Amino acid sequence: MRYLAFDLGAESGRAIIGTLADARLTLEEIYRFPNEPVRIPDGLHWDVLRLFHEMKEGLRRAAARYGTGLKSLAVDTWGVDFGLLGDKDILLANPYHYRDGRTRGVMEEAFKIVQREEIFSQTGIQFLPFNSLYQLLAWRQQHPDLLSQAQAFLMIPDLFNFFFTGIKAGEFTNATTTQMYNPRTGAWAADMLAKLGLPVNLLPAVNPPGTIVGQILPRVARETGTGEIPVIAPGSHDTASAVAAVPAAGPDYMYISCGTWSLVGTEVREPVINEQTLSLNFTNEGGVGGTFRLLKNVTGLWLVQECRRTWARRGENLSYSELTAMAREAKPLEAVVDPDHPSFLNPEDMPAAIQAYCRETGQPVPGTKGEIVRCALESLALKYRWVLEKLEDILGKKLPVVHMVGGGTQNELLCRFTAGATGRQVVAGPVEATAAGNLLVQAMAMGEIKNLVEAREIVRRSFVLKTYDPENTGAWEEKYEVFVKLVS
Ligand code: ADP
Ligand code: LRH
Repeated sequence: MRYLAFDLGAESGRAIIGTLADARLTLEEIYRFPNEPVRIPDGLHWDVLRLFHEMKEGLRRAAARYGTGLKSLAVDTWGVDFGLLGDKDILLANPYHYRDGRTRGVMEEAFKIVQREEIFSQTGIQFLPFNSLYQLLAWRQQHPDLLSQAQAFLMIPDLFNFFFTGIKAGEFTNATTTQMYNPRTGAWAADMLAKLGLPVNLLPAVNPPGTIVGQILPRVARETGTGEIPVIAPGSHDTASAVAAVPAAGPDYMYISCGTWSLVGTEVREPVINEQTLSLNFTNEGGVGGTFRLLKNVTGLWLVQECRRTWARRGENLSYSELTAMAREAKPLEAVVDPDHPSFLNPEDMPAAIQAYCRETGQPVPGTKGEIVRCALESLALKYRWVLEKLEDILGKKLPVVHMVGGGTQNELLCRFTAGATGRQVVAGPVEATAAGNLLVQAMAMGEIKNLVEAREIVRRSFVLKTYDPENTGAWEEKYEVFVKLVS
């Protein structure tokens, strides 16, 4: 059968058709459109109306090509961002983008009312300043009148599902990323939210991934030339979809979902909420098929994306392949940074931020583009090693294989570095893991496949995976000693 996935990433949105035949999945990108946040005086926003327009264009193209052969569609994007609807479902503002600065200091304010330990024990979610919890608190502090008019809170994929179907519903994997949902009770953390003075009545009922939300509205069907077609909630958190498509055969592996962020972790059956995960700031996000994603956010290829953007602004347009080639030529393991240092969250000038970090920590300062990108890639690999060690400690077992999925696996240097730094074999691919996971959950919802095990067998059969064996482990070990001091 044929399904349509919309995957909205930080650099672009994609409409991808997946065809499942003979237990193999083939992907066809039918439309790609920009997904750039828009800065206006009050802050950085999603352009949701434009994006919905683009998704309808994607649907139109898919329908023109396959007509009624299309069985369903589903939307995923990054976690934590949401929209608010008011009276008669009016969109109250353009949703904010999580990299907007308005949540600065809000998390610390929240801890004065509900302690950090309590928030973690209720939600199991890592502390990131832009979690929906702190975004909603920022709404309360900065726009209390508008918030008091809100009648529904919808995560971004749920908002698009509402635009498509007119039905308002939440979805589990993304609900957990808010830090407002209690995975142990399987409900919104109502008491905690009430203590923080946040309205609980806005929050939607939460469906498991693989739920049919509803049929597209007749008007959307007319506009796009589509017949009746159901909208499905996949793992609507992009990372949940990516993890669903990790081609692992057994349980003992670490994955790295490698794109703008690197989401580094493993799959567990129950959330691991204890002092250790709290102090290491690990998270337990909801997964597909009754699983949880025990992981840590590592600032990922954002470092390279932002370098590229800074250089482009100065008139030097370089592709990722060109930048990687320059990095390959640079001297290995000179200076390293902690990718998660706050100065890298949203700097004006990423190369300057990397240089400043190296200067301030008494290391050689990378000067050329190749040196800067190499420093970023080696630092990422070392941070993956750091997470691997902590994860093995938490679980009390060894994770002998590292699976890397997502757009970042096209960066072979990063895959090689990861094998070297972790001392593990790296299995890289698929590149479009998020879309594949989205499509396979649709296939589950439509009854074409049974479960996650079958989905992963299909992924293994359908995509060419590349393996990297560890090299230069001695040099990596030495640099890791230096790196660990920067992190702790
Ligand atoms: P997102 O998390 O935004 O959805 P993707 O999974 O699409 O991100 O990955 C995008 C990243 O993949 C880019 O920022 C870039 O660093 C990397 N990338 C894409 N193509 C290449 C390439 N040809 N060579 C090296 N890196 C690449
Ligand atoms: C990755 C991701 C990640 C979230 C971040 C905001 O795209 O969804 O899992 O923490 O974006």
